[in-house]
Amino acid sequence: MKLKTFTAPSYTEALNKVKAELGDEVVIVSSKEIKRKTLGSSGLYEIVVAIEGNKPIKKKYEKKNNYNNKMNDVMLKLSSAAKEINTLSKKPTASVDENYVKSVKNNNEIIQLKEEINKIADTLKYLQASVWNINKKNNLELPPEFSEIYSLAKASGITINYLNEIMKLTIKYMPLKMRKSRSAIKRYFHTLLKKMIPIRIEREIKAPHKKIMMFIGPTGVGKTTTIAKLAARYAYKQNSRHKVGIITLDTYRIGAVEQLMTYAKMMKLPIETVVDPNDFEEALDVLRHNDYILIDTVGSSQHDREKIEKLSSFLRVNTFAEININLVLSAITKYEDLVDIYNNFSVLPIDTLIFTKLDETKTYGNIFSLLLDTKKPVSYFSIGQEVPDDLMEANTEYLLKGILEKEFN
Ligand SMILES: Nc1nc2c(ncn2[C@@H]2O[C@H](COP(=O)(O)OP(=O)(O)OP(=O)(O)O)[C@@H](O)[C@H]2O)c(=O)[nH]1
Ligand SMILES: [Mg+2]
Repeated sequence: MKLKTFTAPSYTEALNKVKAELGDEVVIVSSKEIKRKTLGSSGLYEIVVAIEGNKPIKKKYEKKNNYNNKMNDVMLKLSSAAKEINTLSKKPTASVDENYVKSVKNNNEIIQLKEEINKIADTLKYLQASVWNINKKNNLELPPEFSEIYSLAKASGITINYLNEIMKLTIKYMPLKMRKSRSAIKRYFHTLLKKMIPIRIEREIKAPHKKIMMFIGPTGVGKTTTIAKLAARYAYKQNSRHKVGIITLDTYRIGAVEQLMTYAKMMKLPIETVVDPNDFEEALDVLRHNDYILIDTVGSSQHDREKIEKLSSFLRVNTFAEININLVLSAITKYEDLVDIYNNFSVLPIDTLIFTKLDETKTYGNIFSLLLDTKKPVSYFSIGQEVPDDLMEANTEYLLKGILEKEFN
């Protein structure tokens, strides 16, 4: 395929030239005003068409549906424009129109063409996302205007069942008027998801109430780091300063006690080390004057039943307040593993979920799906290694960025 350029003082005249030479059914690759008409001089208009040999490339798929037409036109435009850029960067050949050869040297034209290609590529992306419109397995008819939101949510790792359910709800209840705008669809979907996420709102405790929080979870997810961050938050960063004590049950691992001791020393907070349930009762008693008692546990694989069950023996001791169990999970764990971990740890009475390492991924569909599965509220997000700063109260907006936005940060 080659490109042939026609120029004339106006668009109509240029088009007439094209029609006179090549007939009606040509593919116009681009058309633009090269020189504006002024009082003293006539303008110059350019139309570029695609030809094969000396014949025009005729518009194809005229009788097929409009959508395919549009798609093929865009494809053709894209490849033609790409070829044109290619030509511009090479030496002109004898078959190229003389006027055209002059303009080849013009850098501005290359820039313009690049911009045009970008625009076409954007359109193409949108059209590609619209290719599907029926999800046969679930008998779910998905109108093309939902394609962007569907693709984004799917890429975030939301399980397909939830996604299809949410889509069905959206299609069923969304006012028809709103469907016309992609941003309105996104807003609607955003609001719907927001309503589905259970959040445990942080409430500062007030005397005489006390809170005992135990942190459980797999190895290396960030339990100890999260405890250090929370200890600092409760002791120094809330509206009123609270007395915070720490207990560690993690005496298995070399260095584990030292890790928490170092944080406790820095923050000038009392810490007790516990080996068995009797020590635990004693340690709680020693720290009973504190508003918050944070308990670190040894990390265990979800399949290590023995370690998990050993934790329940600590829960049978007499305490002055209920022990609140926080399951700490990493955002980089895939959904199926999160489910497995949750199921195995749920021999303990899990109260709240905490997610760590949200800074290490940009997709949070796995978190969203687990929250829907378990209906357990999420209380905090850990978003980095810095103690105490990289911790925030869980919030739906933050989570939704990792579901509905292609790129964030
Ligand atoms: N990027 C990132 N790293 C984190 C985050 N939270 C913790 N880490 C890092 O993860 C590693 C493990 O953290 P720990 O707090 O020791 O994890 P743990 O769950 O107590 O580990 P075990 O006690 O061995 O089970 C450390 O290098 C932390 O700095 C987070 O939110 N983001
Ligand atoms: Mg630890």
